[in-house]
Amino acid sequence: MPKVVLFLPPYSGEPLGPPAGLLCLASPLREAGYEVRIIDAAVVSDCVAAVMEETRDALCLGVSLLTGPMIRGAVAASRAAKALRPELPVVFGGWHPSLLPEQTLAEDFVDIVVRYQGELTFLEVVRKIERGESLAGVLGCSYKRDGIHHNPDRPASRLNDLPPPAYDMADFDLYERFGGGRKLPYATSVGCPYACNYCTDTVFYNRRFNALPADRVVKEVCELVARHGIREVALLDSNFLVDTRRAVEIARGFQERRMGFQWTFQASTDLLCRLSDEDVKLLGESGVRHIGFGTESASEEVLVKMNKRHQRIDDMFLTARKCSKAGIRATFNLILGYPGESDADRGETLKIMGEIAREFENVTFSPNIFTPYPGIPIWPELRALGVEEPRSLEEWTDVALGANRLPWLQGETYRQVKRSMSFFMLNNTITKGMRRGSLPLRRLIFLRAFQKPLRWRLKHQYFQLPVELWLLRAGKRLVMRRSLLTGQGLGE
Ligand code: B12
Ligand code: SF4
Repeated sequence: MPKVVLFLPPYSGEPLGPPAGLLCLASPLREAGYEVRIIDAAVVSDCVAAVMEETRDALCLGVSLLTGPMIRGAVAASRAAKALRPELPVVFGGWHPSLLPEQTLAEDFVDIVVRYQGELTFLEVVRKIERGESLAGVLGCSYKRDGIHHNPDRPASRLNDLPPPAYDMADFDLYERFGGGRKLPYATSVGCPYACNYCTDTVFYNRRFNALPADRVVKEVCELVARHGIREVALLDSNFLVDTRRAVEIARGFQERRMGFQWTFQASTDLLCRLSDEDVKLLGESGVRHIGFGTESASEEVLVKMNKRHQRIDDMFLTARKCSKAGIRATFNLILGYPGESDADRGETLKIMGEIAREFENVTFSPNIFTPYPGIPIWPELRALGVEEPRSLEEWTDVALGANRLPWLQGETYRQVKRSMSFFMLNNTITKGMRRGSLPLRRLIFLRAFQKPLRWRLKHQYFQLPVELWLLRAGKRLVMRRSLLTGQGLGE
């Protein structure tokens, strides 16, 4: 059987579980008679050596990558495989190559880019490679042959027409050993109908919500939970609540099966607010432990600039309240430094989020400096404002969450934003620690000493001479960023 090797490069933080995207690609390939090997750097100690070993006799190498640090590993493994076998076709797919196929193909170690949804395109590409045929006419792929060619897009397949991901290939024991817990990442839908102009989803899925029916989700998830002893299901959907009726049906299905697993997802607050308190209670009772919300800003002006009118300030409070009543934890993501955001806008965001932090113990925050990912609709404005767009695949490695590439956020302004974020997180830590009694007494006493000056700072937006932060830096770090999928802290 001809062998196809799929590679997921290293990423920071704990493993999320087996890579759903690669398991989706593996299914149709195996149905068509190919042998598939998946190398997930999250659970392989020397992933470059593993790629070199597995590609010795492979038909091709497929590499999946997101923008940012994952590019480093993708480049290292592809170069090593090509050094060993220069004729080996290397196919890049996933978010980054889909958004920038031309630039990705400019690298000599990339031969083909599969754009957007990969199941059918990759199978067709692999078949052509096996037969030594040209890729001309294969919808959804870009390739090199006397120059770079981009075939037309492939119309998206309905998720329900695709085979289930090959979860039987996943070694859940191994992920548990590597610290990822017994987690099942599972996509019940892709796409989101909104068009926030900093979000890649609108470009990748063209604002089309494409979902599995509730009964298929309930059946597949519950079977996987039973077979693999799963304790937590992390839904990968961009906005799980787009079809609220479907979401409630899924929750009811999980609850009726009483399998005892917890689940998490991300959604927008307007949709959560459309659910009745009873429905949110049902979510909690069915095992929902955490929901991530892209709240982003509490300044009306900035939300308009983000084309995020569906995000209302009232809904942030209502969401926190509804989740709290249902025993669900929530993470609110914040984007600071958005183009056009004034000091007053930022102050408004921190003030309102501070109020939410004080009122709702179940809410944590993940504040981030705005990161300009490739292909997002706001690029023309960013260019005009002097943001430099990386000119090669490798230059995008530095476009990591938390890295600041914004010309309007430099020097003292930047330091002030970073400090305000830290003070804001410190405020959360103290408030929550006091309510829950979750912190060791000595640490709590230490932190409480900062409480009064901190409240004063937040009220007056004064972040100079951050003595408290200097002292804290000598001790335990504050958790700044959290995964919107699971709520767990992300590495710096
Ligand atoms: C899960 C996830 C992760 C996981 C992935 C782990 C894993 N085991 O897979 C982890 C935790 C690593 C992660 C990290 C990050 N993520 Co993330 N993540 C997601 C999320 C929520 C789901 C992805 C997913 O699994 N979807 C389901 C599967 C079925 O789809 P898929 O992976 O896209 O795969 C399909 C196609 O892309 C394609 N395909 C994928 N790979 C390949 C490879 C080949 C060879 C081929 C042919 C095709 C192909 O075929 C697949 C089937 O159709 C998406 C948002 C979303 N809703 O998709 C964001 C998303 C992908 N992440 C994003 C970002 C920004 C990040 C971070 C940079 C930010 C952060 N939070 O720190 C980091 C970067 C990594 C790092 N820190 O080093 C952005 C991507 C932007 C970009 N330009 O790359 C997204 C789109 C969120 C968003 N809307 O902004 N993420
Ligand atoms: S609501 Fe979320 S997923 Fe949808 S377009 Fe906006 S940021 Fe992207």
